Amino acid sequence: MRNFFRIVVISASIWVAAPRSSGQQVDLAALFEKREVMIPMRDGVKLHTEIYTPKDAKEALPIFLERTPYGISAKDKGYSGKLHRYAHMFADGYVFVFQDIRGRYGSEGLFVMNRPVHDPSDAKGVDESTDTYDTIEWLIKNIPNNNGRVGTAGISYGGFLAAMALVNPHPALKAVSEQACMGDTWLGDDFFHNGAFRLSYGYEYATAMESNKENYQLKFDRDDLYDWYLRVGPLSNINKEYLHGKIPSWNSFVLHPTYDEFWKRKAVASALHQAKVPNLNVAGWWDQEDFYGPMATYANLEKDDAAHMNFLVVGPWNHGGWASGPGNFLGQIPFGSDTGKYFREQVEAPWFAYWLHDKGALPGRREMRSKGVCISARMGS
Ligand code: PG9
Repeated sequence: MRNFFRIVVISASIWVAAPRSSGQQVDLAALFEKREVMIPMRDGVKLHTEIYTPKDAKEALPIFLERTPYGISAKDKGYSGKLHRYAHMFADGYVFVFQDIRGRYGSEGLFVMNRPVHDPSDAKGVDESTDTYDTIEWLIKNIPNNNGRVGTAGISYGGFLAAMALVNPHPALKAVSEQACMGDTWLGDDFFHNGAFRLSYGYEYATAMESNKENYQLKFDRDDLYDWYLRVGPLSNINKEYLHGKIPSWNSFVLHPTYDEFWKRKAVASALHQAKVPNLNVAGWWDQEDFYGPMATYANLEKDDAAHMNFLVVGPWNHGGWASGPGNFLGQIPFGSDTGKYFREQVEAPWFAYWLHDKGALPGRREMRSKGVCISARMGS
């Protein structure tokens, strides 16, 4: 039986192993060919997608997909800055694909916050799972010389989208990393924490996301937002004075203050019951936004994981603290080791290379210990 990690708790006492990449800004145009397409979904809506193919590809390569509501295109319409998130994986060889989700930025259709899984009896139903499925179907058929395997990852809302890919996975989907995923936005992620409404997240994020197709910064008439909220008075004034019923998610906060079907249907963590695709849940012990999601998603999938496909990494990070920079501090607290860089180069990159390239081995206890990594983990049974 394969011996490998399924839970890795990365503590702060990590001595950094040899780097896989310098992490310096690279000349993306020298490395990749860029292609921009509109991919049709099953209901005809087209999603804006940028495809980056390595110029030096010497073999059929896997596709690495990231979908997001936050915009993929560079301001100068050049190469997407989202590529830098994966610089540590360039050497392994991937066709990187980034996509604006339905209703956001360059994509057509209507944006629905944490769009719930569609009713299975509705043959024409769409959701983020069907959009991912249709996207993968198109990519596999239209990207020359790919190896037929697709990986996807995302953080936060992007983690929700990656987790949604697991709901009805495309057969070519071979590895998913849902990181800080918005697993249940009433029980523990973002908008409510066990029902306690998080006013600034709720008002500011919903308004920013649902006022137009692109991110935009709310304007306040003062710097002291605590004072601003105090002066709002009863929250019924938010619609009366500011939103006038135009922001769907704010109306949902008002209409659904309890854990009802509305929130349960949006909770991707509880839509997942069996690990059908290798998936790497990533959480930060001090994630102020989405700690509940990755832990609940892992726990739910663990209930039926006979094929040992369900993985969890938890590290000393705030929201997304593992994704860029060294990860050697939390605020003023020094860790004395680059936990974020270590995760990217010694866990995330080899994990994807194992499933998408058949390269190397899964990061396991022996390898981690040899790097002086202090971890605790439950070996794969
Ligand atoms: N999960 C993060 C978030 C969602 C809602 C409100 C505020 C933050 C995120 O997607 O960044």
